[in-house]
Amino acid sequence: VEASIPEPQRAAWKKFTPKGFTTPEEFEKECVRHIETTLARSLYNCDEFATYAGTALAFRDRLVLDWNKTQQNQTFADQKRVYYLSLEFLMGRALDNAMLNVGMKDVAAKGLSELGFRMEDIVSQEHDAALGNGGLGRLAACFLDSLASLNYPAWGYGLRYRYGIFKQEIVDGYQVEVPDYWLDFNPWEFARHDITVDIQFYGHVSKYQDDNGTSISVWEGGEIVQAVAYDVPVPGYQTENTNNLRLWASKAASGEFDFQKFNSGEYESSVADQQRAETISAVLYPNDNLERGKELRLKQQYFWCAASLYDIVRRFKKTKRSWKDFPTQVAIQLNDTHPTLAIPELQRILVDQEGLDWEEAWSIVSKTFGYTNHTVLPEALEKWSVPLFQHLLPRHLQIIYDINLNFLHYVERTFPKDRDMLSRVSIIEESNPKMIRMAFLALIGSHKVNGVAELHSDLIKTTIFKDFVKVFGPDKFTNVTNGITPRRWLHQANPRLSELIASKLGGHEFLKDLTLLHKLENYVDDKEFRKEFQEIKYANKVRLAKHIKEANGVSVNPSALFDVQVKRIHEYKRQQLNIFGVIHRYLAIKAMSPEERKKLVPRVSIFGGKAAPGYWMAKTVIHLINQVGKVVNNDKDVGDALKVIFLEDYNVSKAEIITPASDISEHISTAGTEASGTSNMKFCLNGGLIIGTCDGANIEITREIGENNIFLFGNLAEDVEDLRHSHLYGTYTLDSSLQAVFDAISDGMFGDASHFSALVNGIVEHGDYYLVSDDFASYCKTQDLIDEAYKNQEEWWTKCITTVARMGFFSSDRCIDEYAEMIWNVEPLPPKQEQ
Ligand code: GPW
Repeated sequence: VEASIPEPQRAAWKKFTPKGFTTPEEFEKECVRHIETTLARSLYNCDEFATYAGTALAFRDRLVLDWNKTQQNQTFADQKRVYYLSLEFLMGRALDNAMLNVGMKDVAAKGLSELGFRMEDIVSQEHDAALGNGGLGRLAACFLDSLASLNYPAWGYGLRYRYGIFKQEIVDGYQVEVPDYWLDFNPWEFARHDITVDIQFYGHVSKYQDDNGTSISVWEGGEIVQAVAYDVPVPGYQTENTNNLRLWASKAASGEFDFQKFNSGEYESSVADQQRAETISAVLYPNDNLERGKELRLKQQYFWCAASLYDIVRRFKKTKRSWKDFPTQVAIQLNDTHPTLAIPELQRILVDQEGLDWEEAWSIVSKTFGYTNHTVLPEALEKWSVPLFQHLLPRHLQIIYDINLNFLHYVERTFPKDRDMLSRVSIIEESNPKMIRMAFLALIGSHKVNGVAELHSDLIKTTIFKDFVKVFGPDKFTNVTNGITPRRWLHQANPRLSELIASKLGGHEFLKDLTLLHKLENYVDDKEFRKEFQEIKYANKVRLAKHIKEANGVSVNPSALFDVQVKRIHEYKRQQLNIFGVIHRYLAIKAMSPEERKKLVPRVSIFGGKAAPGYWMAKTVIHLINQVGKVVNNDKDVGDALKVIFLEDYNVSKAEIITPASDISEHISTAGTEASGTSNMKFCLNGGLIIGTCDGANIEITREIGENNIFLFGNLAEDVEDLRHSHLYGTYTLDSSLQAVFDAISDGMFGDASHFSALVNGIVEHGDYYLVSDDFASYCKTQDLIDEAYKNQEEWWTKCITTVARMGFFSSDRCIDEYAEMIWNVEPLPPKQEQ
């Protein structure tokens, strides 16, 4: 590789290469310089936001140096790289993470205080990067942190949405969506105006003969939109290794305007063309676990896949290797089916543009991709209508038909007796209109398919992919149980707990090898340790109580049991079960004497989460929670015994405050519906216990921490089908205490009952698909057990500490090492030592 600065001049260059700061004074110098010059502000108008900006820019300078070196090192090393394709990266804030990973937070804190600012105030100025909906997007962000921290040569590829997930406001108890424009000031991205890719849409396919008489397909006509790269540095923890997240923005291909149109007076239509191009990356679709088949969404997917693959192929071609080496140099992981178009796109590049024959190309393609499935919910499985697809991507449709044809021929030869098999496994569903089943395409085009927790990985093999296990054999399918990054979710969110652990374990090694936490079991009976552990939990609850007071105007008692359910609002996640349980508790309190009430364990029920804007049932649940809160929180009979809080606009930075402050968190999905869940891991790692169903990763958490340390309830996944059947066709009587809850609602105790009739009727009249009534009694009984357990404080804290000690398995570092070994076959690349 040629360097642009010739050898004789390199000494001069190196002399002036910035070195970054190491002392508080040096930090202050950089910070003030940025505020005065980069931002053109001064001593007289430097507020907390400007100070945040100066701090961020000072750290950014530092990250960029590591980042450049890392990218150079990766290019020279010429070894296999991982590309993680995800339509969502729920990154949250970057500054705190950057300071901690670089190991300079204390230095900066000292510098800031000398300038008259408090670190907490500065850090909280940053706008969350909220380019995701929920668990799937946050998982991608945790993976980036682990990939960087473990020195894997890896890139993330995503879309640079101008608007991330909407901001949620609660007005009169209803959710209102407000656009999230987050790019006013974003020091963490670098526009690469020189790195662009032209992306084609629409048009038609023509066939020609080449010189040898073979027919070649050419995709012609249509329109071109330009993809522009924006790069975000991803720092690893205690390593110089800094990976790249590349996000694509869409732009009109012919510069800013179509000048011909502009000059001929068609001003408006030339502006419209430009806006249409920019619309592609304008906004994140706000659905979680739901696909709606909109054309713009398909455009987003192709735009991002095509730009990313062009980039990956361009990088590979620089190595001058032969195409058969492609899968030894490149591993591409598909985060759910959203990036499945990358499969026919790579086949198209190899066959139509590089002239490989079909079989050779397909062998390369199917060795390159791995596919992670995150759901078995039918409404979340992506399908695209053939007419829509034909219109937008005519050549890709042909390629998918050919992939399908070859595959079905193979199935036919292998299972000549099973005629139905062909229609069951076909990528094309013979409906009207015909639909393309993206999960099948992803599976057929990948060498490995994984689920995200053991139960889920078993379920995909017996339900949605059952026939494919027969076709490909069981070894194509594997499990990689999800994990979370302990840097953000312990060290950053709960610094005091991280310090306490470090003081016992002799340093912060556990943040790189979370299994070391097991040594904490030696301190379970240590009086001093227990006291500090409790004090930390209490302080975290005081902090959350303060936030609740500011945000909701409600005073809550930090000594009460904090019961938390924060996640996207979804019927399968069953926030309705929780709020019905709260109503049940309220009715019980109302029926008590004042003396009895005094003996209760006071409880604060805390909810948070967004509903997809078009999801009426989920919005109804939010409304009910707020109505219940209004009644309960103002009822003098109840006092501290029960408070009900809905926290507005749950996001990553709020999660960092909420997670360390919970005593009990709820993971209560209908068994078999939550693929994994990851907040369950975050709560346990922070010394909170959980109430949960036998679903997703709850099962493995139970295995790790022990049955005595978790509150499990409810029916099992294997019984769900029969129970649903009995609702529809059997004789079924509603649990009497749930009936009492419904009666209270219909009596208007929480306002106009008609607002909530759909919610209640879904259960009493329409088959109770999520089995709320089947699990209600068991849920309430388990909540009573929790009250009893909390009264025995000694035992309670033993459970909490033991839980933390046994959470080592759930680090995303373990998870990434498993992907690297079982799926990607890549090795870490340690940073080069400075000579
Ligand atoms: F439907 N998940 C999510 F599978 O947050 F695509 N959004 C989604 O759209 C989907 C899945 C999808 C979640 C799962 O619900 C959760 O159980 C899992 O822990 C998480 O993905 C990460 O694997």
